[in-house]
Amino acid sequence: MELLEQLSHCIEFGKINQASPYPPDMKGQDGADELAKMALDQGIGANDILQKGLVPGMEKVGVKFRENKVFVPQVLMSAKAMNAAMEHLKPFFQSGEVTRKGKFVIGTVAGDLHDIGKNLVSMMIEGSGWEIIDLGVDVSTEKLMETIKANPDCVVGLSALLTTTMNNMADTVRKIKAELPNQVILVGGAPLTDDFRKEIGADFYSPDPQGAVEYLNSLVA
Ligand code: B1M
Repeated sequence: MELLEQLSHCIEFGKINQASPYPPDMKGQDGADELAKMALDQGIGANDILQKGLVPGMEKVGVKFRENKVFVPQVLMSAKAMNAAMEHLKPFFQSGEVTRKGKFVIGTVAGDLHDIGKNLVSMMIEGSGWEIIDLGVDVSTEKLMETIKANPDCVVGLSALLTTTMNNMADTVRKIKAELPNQVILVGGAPLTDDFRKEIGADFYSPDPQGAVEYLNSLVA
């Protein structure tokens, strides 16, 4: 198997490094950590490592997660493998040699402390080549506005898991849109529907991370 294909395979199956016992059928083999370093040592460009190794692997995970063929723990292992490889690419992001598709500002809305789903969405979007600004949980409209103003070309993603905090999401989206009508806002979270998204004036609703990835990528296609 070609090196970048091997790297993609490690991301897809969550093989972090040689020492990692997971997945059992890859025990003792090189993982994303070693392969990313090897690729750089062989002169493969950091951008190619990201676009042809990491991104395709993460995309496969996103599709399998949507189809219920893998579950949260497997996605977390894939994200860990991706992070191990990304460590080697960091200097190239900093130097500007590797460019991202854009900035994605994400947070769970005010009053809401649920972050497992939000983190999965964030990891999948990062894995598809976007820079992430994760504001965490219980994010106020003021904090969001401040971050959007500091990153004017960003796309915003909001998550809500409680029927009560859906009201806060509505409030936040309306306030952002009133001040910045062209700001693109994507929403998600278990109690949401596309009708709710329309009602509050957000641009897109995705029930899962892969839908969010596909929507974001469509914006820069
Ligand atoms: Co809470 N909780 N919880 N909880 N909790 C729910 C959501 C609840 C449905 C449980 C229940 O009663 N059956 C219920 C909400 C009921 C309602 O509002 N209708 C509930 C409640 C009531 C509460 C408290 C009020 C309980 C209390 O204290 N009385 C309290 C509220 C705290 C607060 O937020 N202010 C509370 C607290 C907690 C914990 C802290 C204990 C913990 C959160 C830990 C954490 O997140 N770090 C917790 C948990 C774990 C849950 C359940 C069990 C699991 C949520 C989860 O992580 N799911 C949940 C019940 C359940 O869902 N079975 C429940 C897994 C995750 C991968 O899925 O978050 O849906 P999900 O994310 C998905 C999609 O929704 C989507 O992609 C993700 C991956 O597929 N998605 C997006 C999410 N965000 C997206 C954003 C996008 C796009 C897609 O674009 C931006």
